[in-house]
Amino acid sequence: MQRPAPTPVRTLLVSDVHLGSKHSRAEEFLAFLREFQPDSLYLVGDFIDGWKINTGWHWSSVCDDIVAHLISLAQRGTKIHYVSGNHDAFLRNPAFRAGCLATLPRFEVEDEFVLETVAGWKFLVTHGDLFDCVENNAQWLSKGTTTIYDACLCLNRWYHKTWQHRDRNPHGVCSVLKDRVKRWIRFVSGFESKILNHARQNDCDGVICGHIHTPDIVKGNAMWYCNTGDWVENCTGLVERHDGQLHLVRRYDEDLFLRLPAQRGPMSRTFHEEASTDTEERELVAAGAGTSSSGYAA
Ligand SMILES: [Mn+2]
Repeated sequence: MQRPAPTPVRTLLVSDVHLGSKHSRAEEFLAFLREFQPDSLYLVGDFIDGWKINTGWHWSSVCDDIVAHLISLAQRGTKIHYVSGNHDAFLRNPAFRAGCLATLPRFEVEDEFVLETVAGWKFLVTHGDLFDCVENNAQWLSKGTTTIYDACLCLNRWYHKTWQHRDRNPHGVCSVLKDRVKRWIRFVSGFESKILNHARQNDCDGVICGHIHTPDIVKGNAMWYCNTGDWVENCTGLVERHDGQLHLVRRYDEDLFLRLPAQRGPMSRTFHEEASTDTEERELVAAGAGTSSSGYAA
């Protein structure tokens, strides 16, 4: 059967695909990638799960197809930005990075990028682990929660196979335990407020990140917070359309949209100065927590 023509979009952003982990939803991710023809593609960290190389590496032919598709996109003109995450932190090694880039000339690898939308709004794009104090100060704890999380995913998978229909999200069950762990990690790390402060210091109007496996778009008075989600649980990606609208595509939930003002005007400059109080930021983060289904740091 012939596939429908891919939709041309300005930017496509995805994170936490965790290729190499048995929980990665590689087939669904490849189908999603094939739906779009982006001018720019951002892999917002944890695209490859390096933590699994020594403890259960699952690299299927679909993973090869994904890499081949990315190279083919690059050859047809898509600029590919690879943001390093904690599971693919090997990319933060300059020697490794230089070796990779020699064979992939249209791939650029950095810890963060600034994405400028068609109307000139600026978003800091980063994975997020560098703003997660649990990840940075107690990696043993981060690895411990990853083990619990993986066990939940295994239980979900078994339950789904046994009891659920194929079109339901296999990770929809067992969510209470996962949510508790995720909320606790977010509370302890103050993740969103730190990352938004960093974006503000870089003269950005918002942030686009991943890491906590919680797709979201939160519009506050001061800044925009977008999380691209993941391809382990939620199967989500963020799209910037040519008309400037941001669209969070969610496989198992209703999509979310953010229509940015048509021009980045002087308003944005003043709200940067006026809105940098802690109180407003907490409100923005609280709004984010209220609309999220989960929030695991992985
Ligand atoms: Mn991560």
